Amino acid sequence: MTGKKQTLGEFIIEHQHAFKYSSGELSSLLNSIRLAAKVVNHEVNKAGLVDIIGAAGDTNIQGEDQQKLDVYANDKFIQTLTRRNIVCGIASEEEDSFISINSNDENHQNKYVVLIDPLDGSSNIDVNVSVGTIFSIYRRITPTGTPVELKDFLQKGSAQVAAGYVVYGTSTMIVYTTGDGVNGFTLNPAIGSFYLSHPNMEFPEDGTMYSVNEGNYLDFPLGVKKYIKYCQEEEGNRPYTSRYIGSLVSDFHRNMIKGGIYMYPKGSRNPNGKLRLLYECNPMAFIAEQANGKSSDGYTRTMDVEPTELHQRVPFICGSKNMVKQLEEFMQIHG
Ligand code: AHM
Ligand code: MG
Repeated sequence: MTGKKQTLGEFIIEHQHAFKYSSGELSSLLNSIRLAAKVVNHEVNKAGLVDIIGAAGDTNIQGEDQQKLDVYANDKFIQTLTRRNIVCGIASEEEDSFISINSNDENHQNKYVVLIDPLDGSSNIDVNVSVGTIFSIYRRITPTGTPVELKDFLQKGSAQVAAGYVVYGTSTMIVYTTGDGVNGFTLNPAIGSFYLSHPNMEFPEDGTMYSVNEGNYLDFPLGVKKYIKYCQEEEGNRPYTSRYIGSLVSDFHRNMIKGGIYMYPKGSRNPNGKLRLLYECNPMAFIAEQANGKSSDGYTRTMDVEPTELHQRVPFICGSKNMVKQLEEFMQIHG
């Protein structure tokens, strides 16, 4: 990395004027996420060294074991956003219900709510595989001056103001959009600053990688099964390469750079798929669309799905535009 690169902090300030409702609030919010990401990154990097890995003994709302680092990341993001007094509410994949922030904001003047998956792919931590943080930012729809309500969080993905992810990988990166393209920043651990390393990220329109948990193959809808077989056929640029890390952020990140499709379809064991609309699918869908990619449940654009509950799950197909379109065609024909 050369010394001339722009830092994330500089980038946020320089682009502040482009925000639709520019007041500095969104910039402060992005800066807080940047700070929390650094703190969590430090802890994730130590995971192999200290006795922090392993189940914390709690079970989250989804009925899954929480890892200690999940708890840590959840606490850090919530603490950072709460203490800086810049959001009016937070919903986290690790919390049963949303948190209304009013300790320092008695007048409830803050405008933004944040939805966050603090440590996605946490089953990968104890085998030293990349994990990530996913965040999604909306303006509240209820008037300021009152506490936030559930409906402030149950907004369609198309109403997102910003979304992004942190990938704690071979390098740690923050990738985000405020609706004006997608930019990626890599952490220089020696200095502790993120630098613009991937400006204007875009999915190639076509790709040659598919990412899906093929262990669930027998459970998939016929259209998905036929598409997977299509990926494996020898013709033209096929067979495609199968790449599945089992960490949405990492699979998405690779597909955006190299061209590919990620699928988590429904099945009899997961009748609505596995991934959560508000914490995982909508933010990734916003990034994908801003990067010239596409995202749907096979039929409906992800960001057009009307949310009905905080921890709602939806089938999720996301990636290079032509690959997603092709799978949608298979699903329309075969179901
Ligand atoms: P998590 O939020 O409990 O970590 O689950 C989400 C993760 C995604 O990152 C990943 O793509 C998917 O679950 C993998 O699921 P599976 O192991 O069923 O293939
Ligand atoms: Mg998750």
